[in-house]
Amino acid sequence: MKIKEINVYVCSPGRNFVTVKVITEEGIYGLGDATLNGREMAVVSYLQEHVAPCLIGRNAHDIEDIWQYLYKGVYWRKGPVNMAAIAAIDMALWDIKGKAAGLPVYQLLGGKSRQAVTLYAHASGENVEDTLDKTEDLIKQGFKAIRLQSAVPGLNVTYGVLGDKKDYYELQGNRPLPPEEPWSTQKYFNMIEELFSKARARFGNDVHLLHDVHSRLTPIESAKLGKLLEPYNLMFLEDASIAENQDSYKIIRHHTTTPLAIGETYNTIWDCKDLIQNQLIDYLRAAATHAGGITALRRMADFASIYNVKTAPHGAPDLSPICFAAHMHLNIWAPNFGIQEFVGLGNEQSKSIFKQSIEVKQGMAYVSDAPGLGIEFDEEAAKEFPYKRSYLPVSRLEDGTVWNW
Ligand code: EZ4
Ligand code: CO
Repeated sequence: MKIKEINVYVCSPGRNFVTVKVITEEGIYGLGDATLNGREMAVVSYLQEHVAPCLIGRNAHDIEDIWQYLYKGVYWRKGPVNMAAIAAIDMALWDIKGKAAGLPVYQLLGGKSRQAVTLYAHASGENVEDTLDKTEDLIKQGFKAIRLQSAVPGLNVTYGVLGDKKDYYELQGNRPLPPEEPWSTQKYFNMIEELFSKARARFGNDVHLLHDVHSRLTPIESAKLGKLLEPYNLMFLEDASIAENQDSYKIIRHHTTTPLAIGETYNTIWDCKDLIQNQLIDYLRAAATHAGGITALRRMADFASIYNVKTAPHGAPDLSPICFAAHMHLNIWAPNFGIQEFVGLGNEQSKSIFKQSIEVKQGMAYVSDAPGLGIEFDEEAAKEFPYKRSYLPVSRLEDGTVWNW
């Protein structure tokens, strides 16, 4: 089944999405997500100029060989641009293989390990009470796990909380440049315990609570936070600190039993091999789009499983519905699946482009038996929402020092 054509599309139904379509001579095609938030066009160019020409005429069934060819064969291993491009091609090839076999991708991975996928939703509020009210709404909708974030009093904006702006585009205005946001660890610590103590008092102990620190703390500060939050029994604390130096997580781990999650920016197993092998984390948040696709995530899940590390794929709005579909097939299969981050199935614009076959009921997601990834992409609808430059905010300490996002 020879690859005849590879097309790359960029659309912006609220967020920029880079979509890859691999078409075979038989007419079977596959879809993949190559969205690298804030650096989208680098991947588009890499795919069009450097990847697509090498794949025309190759057998679309050779998923593993093509993965290795694009990873080992380029000399420049790893890296977000390279791995997002590999990921999109890889997803598209799994989609093709599934369609050719008449089977959903999860069947090719080994079948279902569970009937449905547990989701965690976001409650992000302007203050503690607002976050708690949003949490209550989500509990009423049936969500069993909720990530709590609140704006920090004394800081005019806080990550994850957009205020009266409906999205990052509105936040950036008509000439998008990176917005800048202040950070104060001291002010954050004044708020955080109140948030979780009030949440447990109001919602009891059955609902799973989570929190994302967005790497704003040093390891010893993260250790302190983990200890502080132990009474509130978090499912996990995400991105407590940057782990470019993977050993630094020993400091956090040695001080707290709050479970730790990391990995949404990771590109390969090498970014987290030591974290996993030394049992310094509990959940791996790597995303199919940023860590080399289904082939790579399957391997990472298997490696993680022997160290009791569960998977919890990134599910932010800047990953396209194609990535979400890929995650769902991995999640329903992976014996060591933990939980899936969930921010909805997309706005109306996005739904007009991406036809998803996943169903969400009572905080659980169900995969359909459609062959392949079970998602369609409407090229004509995509043209109505062209690419628009966009950046994530940059974080600075109150004295102006650039800080971690
Ligand atoms: O900041 O996706 O867990 N989710 C997150 C996201 C990320 C954005 C950055 O691309 O941390 O909100
Ligand atoms: Co995160």
